[in-house]
Formats: sequence, C-alpha cells, structure tokens
Amino acid sequence: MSKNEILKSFLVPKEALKLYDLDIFTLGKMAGAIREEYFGKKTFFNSNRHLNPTNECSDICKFCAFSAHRKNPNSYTLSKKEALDQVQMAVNNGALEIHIVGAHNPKLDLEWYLELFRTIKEKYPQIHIKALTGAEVNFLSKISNKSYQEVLELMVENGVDSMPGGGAEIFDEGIREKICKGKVDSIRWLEIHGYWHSLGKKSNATMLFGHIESREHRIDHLLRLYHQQEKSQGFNAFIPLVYQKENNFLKVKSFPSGQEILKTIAISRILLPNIPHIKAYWATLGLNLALVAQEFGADDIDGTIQKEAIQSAAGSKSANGILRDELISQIKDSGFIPVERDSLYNEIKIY
Ligand code: V47
Repeated sequence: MSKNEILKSFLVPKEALKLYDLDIFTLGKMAGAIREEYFGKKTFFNSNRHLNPTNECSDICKFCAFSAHRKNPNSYTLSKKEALDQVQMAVNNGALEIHIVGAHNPKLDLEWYLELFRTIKEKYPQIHIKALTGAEVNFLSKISNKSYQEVLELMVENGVDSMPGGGAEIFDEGIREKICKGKVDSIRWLEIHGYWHSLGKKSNATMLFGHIESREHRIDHLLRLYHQQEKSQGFNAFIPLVYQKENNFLKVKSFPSGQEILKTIAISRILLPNIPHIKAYWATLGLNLALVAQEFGADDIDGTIQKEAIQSAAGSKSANGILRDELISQIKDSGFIPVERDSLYNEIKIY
C-alpha cells in the first residue's frame, strides 16, 4: 500500500484510533519511515528567544501556570523599553527569531503590540518575528473592535513574519469548555490560521495533551488539522505539547507514560503527512525524550529558547533555555544530523 492509501484509511477517526493499538515499535517504524523519506537523519533546531510581554490575563485556563493567579501571584507587564531591551539581549546572544506570546491583558492593546513589532523590525530587520497565538489574535480583535482578518493584516503590515502554534489546546468543544472556557473556540482558531495562510504567511499548530483528554480527542484534533492544512497549506510544523502539571488548577488523575507520548508523536507524523515538520519540543518533553522522539517521527526539537516562562512556570526545566553547542552535541550523540534552520526551515548550517 502506498503512503497515500495508508493515510486515506486513517482519515476515518475510528480507524485512526486503532493506531494506538499497534505496538510502539511498529508505530515507530511507520512514522520513522515517513520522517526518513522527508528529512533523512536531519534534526532541525534554531536560535531563538521567547519574549512574554505580560502575564496578566483576563482568561482563566486551568492548565496555565504562567498567568498571574492565586498560585502565581507575581504579575508583570513589561514596558516597551523593557521588551526592547530583551530583544537587544536576544540579538546579542545570536537569536535569529523572537517568539512573542503573552497573556490576554486589556492594558496592552493592539496598537501596543503593533508598535512593538514595528520597532523591532526597524531596529533589527534580520530578526524573524513569530508572534501572537490564534487566541491572542482573537482577544485583540475583540478589544479593538476589529475583525480578526484586520488584526492579521495589520500584523503583516507591522512586521510579523509568522505565527506560533499556541492556543489550539484540544479542539474538542467539551474538553475546551472544561480546561479553557471562554478562550478562542476551535473553529475560530482554525479560521484565523487559515486566513493567515491566505495572506501568504506560515504558522505552526500545537496540541496540549496528557491532561483530561482521551485518545479520541487527540485523534479528532489531528484530523481537524489535517483537513485545515488540505485547505490552506500554511502550517510548517505540528507541536504536540505534553502537559506540565505544577502550579495550576487542572485536576488530572493520571499522566501519560513515555510510551503513550511517543505513540502520540508517531501517530501525529502518520496522520499529518501534509504538515512538513513534527516538532518534539524539548521544553515539555525534556531533552532526552525529545531526542528519542526523533526515532518516532519527529524531525525538529525547537531551539535555544534563551528564556522560557510558560512551560517552566508549570514545572519544566526550560527557564533558561539551552546552549547551542549542547543542543548540537546531544543531537549528534543520539545519531542524528543537527541542522540549524531559520524560522521557515531554510537550512543555515549542517553540523
Ligand atoms: O497554547 C500552557 C501551552 C502554549 C501549559 O509555534 C502548556 O513554534 C504544557 O504554543 N503544560 C504556548 N503546556 C506555547 C506554544 C509554543 C511553544 C513552543 C513552540 C511553539 C511554536 C509554540 O503552551 C499554550 C498552551 O497550550 N501550555 N500551559 C502547561 N501547564
């Protein structure tokens, strides 16, 4: 059976779900074959820095430890100068991408963000600005009384190059209601990315898993992304984010095993052949599992990050990023070829 024939049989959710019944080695082989066909032994990474301008949020997502709340009383909102100082620091440290996401803070309006993007682009035209999740775009559209289409067009005009994949969480409406009631709904999240793609721009897509969702919900999420990508073609990477459990309000009874995580990554590779890259984000997996995931369909590991506030607030060990040389040597030691890429996956250097 060709890859396309195999995939077609899995587009029916009931059939796709059966992938979880396969043993991990069979899944690894299937996903590994696709990864190998696309990228051989290459593992992509980039030099990036996260910038989180505020953690004051008017939404309450139960899984979130980053936003200021009872369990995280340290609220902050950066001034424009503080934000720009962080960008300067990032540039000094070799970052080629600034990944800007924050919280839904009514004190920072659309113009605040647009001016920040403009200033960064004017000062550092070489820097790729990856900014605002679909959830933030939806929030800014509401508080500025502009359509999401207008917000996205203004982002392009003011220097945003691509959009990150956050805010997707789990598309199933029932689970969304329980974990992030009131946040952008799934249909709108997909519409926002679809419109962004129609402007000729790229974005990523995430899935937050390992909390109260079931395997069925993950399959549903992946298939909705598959169909969106068939329509708009602009997703560069899919990022399965493993739920981190500290300092938040979500009551989770059991956590996924390493095997369940690897199976989910492999199934993502199999069900999303139309999204080029599967990113094993080391900040939620830990570096070791992110490297093992390269054998199960992933081909990217994210980057140096420099500063990370969202996952580290919830328990991951990513607060201060990782050194480039460390990343390179760990990828090599695990039998893969480290490839430094830019934000659009153009290769910069093969090690
Ligand atoms: O949407 C929040 C997630 C996301 C927790 O596009 C949590 O390249 C785990 O989207 N445990 C934001 N995850 C981060 C994000 C991202 C990260 C890296 C690369 C890219 C990319 C995008 O973080 C949120 C949410 O799903 N998140 N809390 C938590 N407790």
